[in-house]
Amino acid sequence: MTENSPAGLNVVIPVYNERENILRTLAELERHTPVLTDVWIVHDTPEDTTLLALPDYKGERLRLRPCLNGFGRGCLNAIRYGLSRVEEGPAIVVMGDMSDDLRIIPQMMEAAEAGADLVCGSRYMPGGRHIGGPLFKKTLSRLAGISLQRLVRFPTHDVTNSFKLYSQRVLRAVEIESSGGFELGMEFTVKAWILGLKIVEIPSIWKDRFAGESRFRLWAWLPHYLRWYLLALHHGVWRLLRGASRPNP
Ligand SMILES: Nc1nc2c(ncn2[C@@H]2O[C@H](COP(=O)(O)OP(=O)(O)OP(=O)(O)O)[C@@H](O)[C@H]2O)c(=O)[nH]1
Ligand SMILES: [Mg+2]
Repeated sequence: MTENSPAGLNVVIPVYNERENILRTLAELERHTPVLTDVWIVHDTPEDTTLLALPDYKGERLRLRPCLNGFGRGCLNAIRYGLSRVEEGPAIVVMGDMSDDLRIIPQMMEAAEAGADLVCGSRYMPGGRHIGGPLFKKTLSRLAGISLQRLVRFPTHDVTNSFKLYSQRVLRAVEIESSGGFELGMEFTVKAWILGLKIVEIPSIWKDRFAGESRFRLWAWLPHYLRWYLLALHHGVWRLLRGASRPNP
């Protein structure tokens, strides 16, 4: 592989001092990505401890692309920045804390090859699971996902999960407005649905991190999630009323 040969897949990982987790995350990625993959590891400061672990990565299929967050600090800016670096091929957003179910990456890629524009890792559809983490946060996230799916036939049971694959089509079509925490994945999914893009979901198992600390700020970010929830609800009701609902296969 050369430095510039195109990769078949991109993975964007926002990181904040994930020294204890990143090598395990990369080992899992290496195991489950079937093709050469560019891994955009987006950190906020040059001192981030994650960088200290990267020289110990000895695998071959991942091309590590650590980069300083060029859009300002914070996880949302980090994901946005990582996605902005992706020039071709699909991009999967993965957390650096070993919570996401990387075993489904081949299925996500197959779905994209079969025409899906956005593929959601789904904890709340049959076969998916959400293990650990604060009960209140889990309940809200499950309620949001399942209510949208039931009430307005939203094409995934798990709109709030960040673990998603984005095709170039979605990345180009969606103009990002989010500014809070991790609600970017929700914005992408709601807007892709409104634009009539094809969304599919695959069951996935989320497990709470076992090293390091969560930086999730539920109360501060809740209004940001609510904005996209209400937009989806509003659009969904309008679609149902007009009889124009087209459920995704
Ligand atoms: N660059 C950057 N990455 C961040 C920041 N905050 C969190 N991250 C990374 O984003 C990923 C998820 O962060 P967590 O704090 O575990 O948040 P979460 O997984 O959504 O929430 P939990 O359910 O509480 O685990 C991890 O890889 C973090 O290192 C930040 O301010 N800047
Ligand atoms: Mg986490």
